[in-house]
Amino acid sequence: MRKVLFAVLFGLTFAAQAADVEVSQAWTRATAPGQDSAMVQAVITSKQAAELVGVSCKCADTAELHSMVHEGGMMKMRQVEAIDLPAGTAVDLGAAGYHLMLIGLKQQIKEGQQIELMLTLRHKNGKTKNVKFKAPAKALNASASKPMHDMPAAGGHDMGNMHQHMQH
Ligand SMILES: [Cu+2]
Repeated sequence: MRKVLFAVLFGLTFAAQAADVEVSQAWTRATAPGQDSAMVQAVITSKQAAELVGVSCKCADTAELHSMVHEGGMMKMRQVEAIDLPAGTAVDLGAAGYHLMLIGLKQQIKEGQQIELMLTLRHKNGKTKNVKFKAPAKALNASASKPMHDMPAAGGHDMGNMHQHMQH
C-alpha cells in the first residue's frame, strides 16, 4: 500500500515539473582551432521560482555559470554559484550580465553545429531539476552585438566585449 502511494506521489511530482522550464534563443559561437573555451547564451523561463545552479555539456571537461564584471577598465569573468530565476520571468542571461562557459572543449565547435547542454535548476523547496537544451553555433566572426530588447541594459555591462574571454 505504501509503495503504491509513493509511486502515485512521485508520478504527480514528475508530471508537475515536466514542462515548467523553457529555454529559448540559445546560441553559442563557432570556435577557432585550439580555442579551449566557449560561451553560451540563452533565455530561461521557469514557471516556479528557482535558481540556476549548474550547467554541463558532454562537449567540454567542465562548464560554469559566469558573470561579467568591469574591473579596472577591463571586462572580467567570474564564476557564480547561482543565477536567480524569478517565477514566470524570462531571464536573458546575456542581458543580465551572465553567460554559460564551456571550459576544456573536446572538439572545435563548427558553425551550424548544435551543442547539447544540460542546466541544473534548484527550486525553493530544495529539489533540483535538469533541463536539456540545444544551442546552435553562430559563425566565429559573427557580430557579438547583444540581442535587442526594449528595456535598457540592466547591468550596464558592455556585452559587446563578450567574446574577449581573456581569463581562460
Ligand atoms: Cu566566461
